[in-house]
Amino acid sequence: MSDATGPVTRAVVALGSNLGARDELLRDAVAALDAVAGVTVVSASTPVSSVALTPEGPDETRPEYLNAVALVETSLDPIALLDALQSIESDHGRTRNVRWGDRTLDLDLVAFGDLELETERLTLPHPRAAERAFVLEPWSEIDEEARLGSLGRVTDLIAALPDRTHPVPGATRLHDGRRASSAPAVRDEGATA
Ligand code: A4P
Ligand code: MG
Repeated sequence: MSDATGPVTRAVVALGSNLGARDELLRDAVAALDAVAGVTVVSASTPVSSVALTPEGPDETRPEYLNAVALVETSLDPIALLDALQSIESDHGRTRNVRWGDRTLDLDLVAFGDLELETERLTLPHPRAAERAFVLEPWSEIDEEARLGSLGRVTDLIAALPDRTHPVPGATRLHDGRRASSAPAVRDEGATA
């Protein structure tokens, strides 16, 4: 939903979950994002799977992540959009105990137009996006021409990465670009509640 009256900016939101009914959580998050006044979801990728990355490196003993990317158009300013993302996280059971700890839902602002920003609450573009296949691969699925600020084309950044994400059997796009997806959530037995 958007009741945009001001300038509209294209923003990129990364979604991640490694606890609970992950596919359903990502689908609900996209619907919640689209319901925020001043935000319209333009498209959202198919979820992909990857090993949990921790500050110590990839950790196969942690539940695997599902990640996806949504493109939105918004009349909100970047901090108001971050507030909206954090309130959707809280509504979906997100708690913040450990940095990079397991979580039901993580919503990161990857890019907000071409804006470059470094404040205590918000860094844009997201400082770790360029190293993360689980952000860049789903992003390029829905925008083959995507660029990450001054770092260049997303497809070139992907080519330089050592790791890849894994497709999820039966997974479908979270939003097909024209209307909210009515596809049912895939059976998700890959994560603990
Ligand atoms: N913040 C600053 N800039 C941004 C931004 N561009 N978008 C601040 C979102 N938030 C931003 O985030 C901590 C603080 O970052 C926020 O209060 C916000 O003001 P958080 O979501 O509370 O905590 P976090 O997510 O644990 O911290 P961090 O450092 O943002 O973690 P990341 O980088 O999001 O990594 N492995 C796989 N396979 N898939 C994943 O999705 N995600 C993480 C989290 C770790 N491992 C993962 C994945
Ligand atoms: Mg985060």
